[in-house]
Amino acid sequence: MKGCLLAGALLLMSGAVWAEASAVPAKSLTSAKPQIIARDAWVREVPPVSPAAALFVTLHNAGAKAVAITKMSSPVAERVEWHDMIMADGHMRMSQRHVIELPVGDTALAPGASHLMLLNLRQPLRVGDSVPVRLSLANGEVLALNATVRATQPNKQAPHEH
Ligand SMILES: [Cu+2]
Repeated sequence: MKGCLLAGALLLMSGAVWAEASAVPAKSLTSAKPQIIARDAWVREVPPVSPAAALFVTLHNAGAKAVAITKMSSPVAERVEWHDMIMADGHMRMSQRHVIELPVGDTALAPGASHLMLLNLRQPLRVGDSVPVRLSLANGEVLALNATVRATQPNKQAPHEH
């Protein structure tokens, strides 16, 4: 019974959103543009035995306000987490972010900074492979992106370990 009430409330909510969208001048409705666009998605190559891999991408919010990511998944991994790099005791550590808001404009996930962590990989990832990831957004959009596995270049950054 509670489930029915909840579903009803959700229907009412989506109805309200639709009414708001309908008030937008017709011109901007000609193409339903997604609010979030992914650019340059790639996964850093890891050894075949590695249980995890990092994914980098630029997420562009073309909307007027921030939108939250509510769920992340990939068929190649048991789970997907958002990790930030933080300095602790003189070392860079990864810290999982639980509330993920994408502000208007670009959010760049790049080596040495934030990344999406693909955890408990179900299969080895090879250079050139395309890794599908789905991001569910609070506005109802589902962003499906494909990240290409790229070879790792030696660099001075701290190794990424779990
Ligand atoms: Cu990580």
